Amino acid sequence: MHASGRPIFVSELQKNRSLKVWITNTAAAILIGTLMGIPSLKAQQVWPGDVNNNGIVNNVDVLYWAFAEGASGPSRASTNGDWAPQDPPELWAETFPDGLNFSFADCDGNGVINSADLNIIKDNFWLTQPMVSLDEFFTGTVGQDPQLLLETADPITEPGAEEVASLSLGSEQMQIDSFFGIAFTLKFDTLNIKPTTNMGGNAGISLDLTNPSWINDPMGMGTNRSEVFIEVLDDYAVAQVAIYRGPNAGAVSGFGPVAEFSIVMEDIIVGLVGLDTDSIRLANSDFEGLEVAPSRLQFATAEDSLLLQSREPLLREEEIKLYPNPTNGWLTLELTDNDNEIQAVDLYNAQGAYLGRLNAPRPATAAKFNFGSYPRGLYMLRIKTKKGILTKMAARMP
Ligand SMILES: [Ca+2]
Ligand SMILES: [Ca+2]
Repeated sequence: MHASGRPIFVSELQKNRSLKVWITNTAAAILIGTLMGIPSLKAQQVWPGDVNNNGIVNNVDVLYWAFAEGASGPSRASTNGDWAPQDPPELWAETFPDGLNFSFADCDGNGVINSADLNIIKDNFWLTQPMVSLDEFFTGTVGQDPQLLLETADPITEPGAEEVASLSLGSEQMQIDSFFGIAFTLKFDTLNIKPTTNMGGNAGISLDLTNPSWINDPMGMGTNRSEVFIEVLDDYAVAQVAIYRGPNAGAVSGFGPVAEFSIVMEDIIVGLVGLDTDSIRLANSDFEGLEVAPSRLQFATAEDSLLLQSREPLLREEEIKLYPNPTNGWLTLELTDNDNEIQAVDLYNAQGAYLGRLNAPRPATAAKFNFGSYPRGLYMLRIKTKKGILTKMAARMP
């Protein structure tokens, strides 16, 4: 689908790694769509907002839209942004390097690619076509590739505090050549960070460009300009971000801070507050993907600050036991580390839809849940403990 002419070779191993990250987070639905088959070969219709036509509207589409912004071509018969298949217009002269026609970026179909089309991406964000294929990410390795780094001057926080996490890209040793834009997912901790999308004044997560920076002149004046897009999906505990060059700004090379997240803590903080950059796609001025390493940042209250000293994964897969699995009724969750504790257990179905929070005693290292009233099938349990979060699958049998 996105193969020919790409200079960066992505091994199966790397693909599988990013696939796994994606599944364990949220979107089993995407995987299921992928398993059901490859995209159909019939005349490609335009789903407004799904600019790269992979079946889901997300931040990668923002990156594609930004690359095509300013282009014009034939308009569609249907000039609207409704989430339904629209007959494509005559082919436009320009295509993306992967061969996709620029007409897919004209979300409203009026023949011009501009900010109105970005608004349709926002309107249709996270919606899916009946068939979805995974977006392509280029996950790098710390020490070998430039890093998308989350940092803070002070990782000690307190309930209700507003914290800043700065985001930088590349380093003096690993500079970014011909930066066009970057799309990535910020995974965060919904238990400890205030909600954003149902905000009542103090929003959980927001993002601003660092100004000035190597991608932005002071106050956005001059020719070195970039823009930022963020969509926070509290239910999925992710924010979808895109940072890209402004229209006619051209490419820029360099390294260092690019943006700052502002994060508002909940009034009660339990354990560590984790933030991760994930599912990263960096594009250069030829729209080629370059490998970038992810990063993790953790805040803690003063009393939990000792937990910050370990940079190793705090919670390992084998530290959470679920049995019997499959179950026809009761399911026991047990932590093997007696110093850890269960804080919250959120239940999702195999399609990734949130079903609710399971009642777990707190603090405790074990809990029993009755699955007797749930239909048979696969479920995902997102288990938050003092040491971190893990998602586990459980099966309910008849
Ligand atoms: Ca898409
Ligand atoms: Ca348009």
